[in-house]
Amino acid sequence: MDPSESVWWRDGVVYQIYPRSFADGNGDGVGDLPGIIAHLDYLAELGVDAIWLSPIYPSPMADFGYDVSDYCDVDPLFGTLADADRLIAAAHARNLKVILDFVPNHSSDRHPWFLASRSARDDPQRDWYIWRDPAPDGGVPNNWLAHFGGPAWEWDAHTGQFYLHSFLKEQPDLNWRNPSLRAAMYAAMRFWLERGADGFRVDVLWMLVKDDRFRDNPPNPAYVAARGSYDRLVPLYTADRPEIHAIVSEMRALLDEYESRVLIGEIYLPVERLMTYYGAELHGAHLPFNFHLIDATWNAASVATIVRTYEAALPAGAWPNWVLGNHDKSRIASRVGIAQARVAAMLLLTLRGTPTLYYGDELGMTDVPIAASAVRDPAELRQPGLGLGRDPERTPLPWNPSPRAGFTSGEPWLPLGEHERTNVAVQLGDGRSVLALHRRLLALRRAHTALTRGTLTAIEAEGNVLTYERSDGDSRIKIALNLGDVPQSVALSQGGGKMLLSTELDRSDERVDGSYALRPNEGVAIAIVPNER
Ligand code: TEU
Repeated sequence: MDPSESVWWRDGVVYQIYPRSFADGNGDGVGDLPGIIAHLDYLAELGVDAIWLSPIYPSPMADFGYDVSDYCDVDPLFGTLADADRLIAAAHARNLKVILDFVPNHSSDRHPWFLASRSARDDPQRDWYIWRDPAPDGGVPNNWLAHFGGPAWEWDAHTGQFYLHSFLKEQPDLNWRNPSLRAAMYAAMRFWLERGADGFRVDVLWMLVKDDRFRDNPPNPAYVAARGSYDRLVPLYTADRPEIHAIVSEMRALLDEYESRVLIGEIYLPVERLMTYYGAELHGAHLPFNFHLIDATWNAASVATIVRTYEAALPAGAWPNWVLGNHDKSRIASRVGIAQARVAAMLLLTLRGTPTLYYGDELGMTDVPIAASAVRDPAELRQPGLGLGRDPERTPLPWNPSPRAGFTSGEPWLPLGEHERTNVAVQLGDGRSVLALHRRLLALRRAHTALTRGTLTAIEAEGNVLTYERSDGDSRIKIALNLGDVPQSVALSQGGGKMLLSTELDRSDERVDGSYALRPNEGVAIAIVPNER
C-alpha cells in the first residue's frame, strides 16, 4: 500500500453507532435510521470519517439485532431500505463512509432458511445449519457450550436431532462448510455493497468454522466462574479453526471487486493468532479488530507492553488498529475513571493505526446502572448477577440536558444516565469539555500526517507516564500521558518543542524547553522543534 496515497480506512477514524441508542426519529423510544440521518452533521463536525452501524436488519431482537431473520432488508424498528439508501447517500455527501455489521456465524431461528432447514432432514437447506444426532446416551452430541450459558445444542423433536447455537438457541449457527450457504451469504454482502456500503464489520469472524469431527473442547485450567459458564472450556474446536482463513480470503476477494471497501473482523484472540487474520499476502481482513487495550491493566507499563507487543507482531504491510470499547464491553470512562478517560482518548487517537471510537465515549459517558426490572440483555438475563450484562454500555446518547435528553419523545428503551453535563449540547458550548477534546484530537490527527500515517517509536513507560513519538518526515510529535494522579515532570530528550494540545485544553502554543510538567491525569502532544542551529 503506497504510504503517500490517501486511504480512508487507514487515515480515518471509525465511529461505532449502536442504532437503538443513537437518536429516535419516530418517538417509539428506540433509535432509528432517520435519527442517525438527522445527526450526521454532528458526526461530520466531530471529525470522524466513517460510521459503523450495529445490525439494522429484520430481527426478532432476541440478541438485539445479532439474530438476523433477513440479511437484505431493514427492520421496521429502524426504518426502511429506502431509509438505509438515504442514510448512505447523506453520509457520503458529508464524506462519511458507512460500514455495516455483518452477522454470518448464525441467523435468527425465524429466518426462512432455518424454518426450511428444521422442516425435514432431507430439506435442501438442512445442511445450511449444523445438525447432529444425540450422543449414545441420548444427550447432547458433545460438550460444546453457548456464550450465553448452557449447552450449545438445542433438541428438535420434529426431526430428532440437535442443532448447534454458539449463542442463544434463537441464534442457530450457519454451516460455513456448505458452499451454497457461503454463496448465499456472499450474495447478502454484495446486496449491500451494491447499495453503497463501504464495508463490513464481521461479527465473530474467528468462530465461523467448527471442527468437522465435533471433538469435545478441553477444560479451561484458568476457568473463572465470574466470566460465565462458557469459560469452563477452551474453545479449541469451535473457534480459530484453520479453515476460517479461506473464508476470510473469499470475503476479501468479494470486497476487492468494489472500489476501496473495508473488511473489519471482530476477533477476540491473543495477538499472534489475531495477526493471522490479515491473511497470507495480506488478502485477509484489512483490520482484524485489536481489542487488547480493553482488558488492559491501566498503567503506563502495561499499556506500553501491549503497544510494543502488538506493533512487533504486525506482519509486513499490515495496518494496525485500536479500540477502547464497544457495545459488549464496559465503557472506558467507567473502567479507568472520567479523569483518565481524557488520557485514554489521547492514547486512542494518537497511536499508530485506525482508531474506532464508541458512540458516547466522546462525551465521557459511563456505564448506566440498570435495575433488574429494566434489564434487556440476554447475557444478563441468562446468567444474572455476574456483571456480564451489556445494557449499561448501550444506553441512549444524551443530546441535551432535558429529561429525555433529546434522544426520544417517547419512553427510552433503556434508562438514560445522569446527563446534566454529559450531553452534546452542553459540551458543544464548553471549550474544555470531553467533546471539545475529541474534536481537537480529531482535528490534530487530520492536520498532522505524523499522527495518521507516521511511525511510532520510543515507546517508554517511566513511573506511570507513557511516552512515545509519532514522526513523518521532519514532523515529529511527542505524546506524554500521565496515567497516574500525581504531578510528573518529563524531560524532552532533545531540542525544544511547542505544545500542540493538552487533555485539559489550556496549554496550546506553550513553548517547551528541556522538561515540562504533567498534571495528574494529563496527556500532552508536543511538536518537537529541532535544535536551533
Ligand atoms: O460478540 C461476540 C463475542 O465476542 C461475545 O463473546 C461477546 O463478548 C458477547 O458480548 C458475550 O456476552 C458479538 C456481538 O458483538 C455481540 O453483541 C453478540 O451478542 C454476539 O456476537 C452474537 O452475535
